Amino acid sequence: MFNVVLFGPPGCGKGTQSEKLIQRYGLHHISTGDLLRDEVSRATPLGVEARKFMDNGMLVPDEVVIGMISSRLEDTPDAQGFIFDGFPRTVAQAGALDRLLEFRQAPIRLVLALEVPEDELVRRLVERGKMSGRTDDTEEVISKRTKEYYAKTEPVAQYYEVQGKLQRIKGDESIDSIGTTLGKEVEKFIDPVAGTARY
Ligand code: B4P
Repeated sequence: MFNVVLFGPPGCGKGTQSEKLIQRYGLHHISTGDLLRDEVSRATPLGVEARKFMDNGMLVPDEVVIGMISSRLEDTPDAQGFIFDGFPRTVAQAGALDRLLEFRQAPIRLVLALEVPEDELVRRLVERGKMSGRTDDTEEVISKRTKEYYAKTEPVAQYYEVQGKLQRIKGDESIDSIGTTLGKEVEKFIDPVAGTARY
């Protein structure tokens, strides 16, 4: 089983690039942002609680997000591998993910960190907000999300760097060229033709 994390600040292209990697490598996609938005749109108790944080540009509490990931992993025992998009976002989440994957003897092999200048991130998110109507894509909330990212999420890069798993990728190229670069990193671990692991 091959497990990879797509990492980076809001708007860096995690969702966009995940779509490409899932299609190409048959990985199972887990996006905590999508899972939370689904709970919000169904107005479940979890969604009602999560919305208060999301609309304010804050991270949803660790225990809520870790619980969601845990049940998603249990629901998909036959997956060939997972792409974690937007998770982990705190060091506590990273530790919890390691423990959850220990049961499957399938650790995170690779963390792809997309690096994009801050003004480009804001431009993308404001643009997305106009199309999607996402309530967290306004300049005011984007600024809070960015602060939250540097305070709580950026240390996760260090967590994986010391494990030798982090690859920093320039994320302000075209969508296709970033996709090609990410693909080369993934193919150091899996052979897309034979569908076999190289590790
Ligand atoms: P997410 O849904 O993960 O929001 P995001 O970080 O904005 O998404 P992403 O980075 O994937 O956006 P993308 O680049 O695809 O999270 C939303 C909220 O949920 C969080 O703020 C938090 O409150 C909560 N949450 C989620 N996970 C959590 C966790 N683990 N713990 C606690 N809380 C959590 O898209 C950006 C735009 O850029 C798109 O319009 C795209 O078309 C464009 N774009 C992408 N690549 C481009 C490129 N190369 N060039 C030009 N444009 C590009």
